[in-house]
Amino acid sequence: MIQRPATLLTPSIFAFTLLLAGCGAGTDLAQRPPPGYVGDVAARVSAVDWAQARPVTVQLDEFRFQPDRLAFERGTPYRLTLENRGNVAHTFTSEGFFKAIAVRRVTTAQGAVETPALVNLEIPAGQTDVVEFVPVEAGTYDLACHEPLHSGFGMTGTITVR
Ligand SMILES: [Cu+2]
Repeated sequence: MIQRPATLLTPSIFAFTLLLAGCGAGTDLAQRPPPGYVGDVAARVSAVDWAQARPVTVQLDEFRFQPDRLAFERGTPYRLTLENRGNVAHTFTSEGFFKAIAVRRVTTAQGAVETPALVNLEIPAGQTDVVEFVPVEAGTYDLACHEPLHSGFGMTGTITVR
């Protein structure tokens, strides 16, 4: 066995090793809004004009969201593109924000899923997810990547709904 100085263990190698150990959070889309989520999702989603959806793009890599401060307006349709430009999977996780929005559709590499609610989003390395949603509840919500150690390396952010 070859022993290496600990200083050669960069954060990305360390996290990647943990990821291989099977600690990924995974994408989780709800078939109906769980308790604590906004209701009347179908009505809220059909009440807006999706041709006017505002595009917002967030890039994810090791170990940050760019931008890491997001602001949305209630009642406005958004098309949020999440580009993982890194070499490992990252999650876009914000329980408070997910509870505050009405979701129309999530599109991943596997295709489009009509879903009213997000529980978690994990974007594989090099892939892009698109979330179409309408913000409903105003507030300020914490954003984080839930892959092991990533938030500790600074992969956090803030989402504001006005
Ligand atoms: Cu991450």
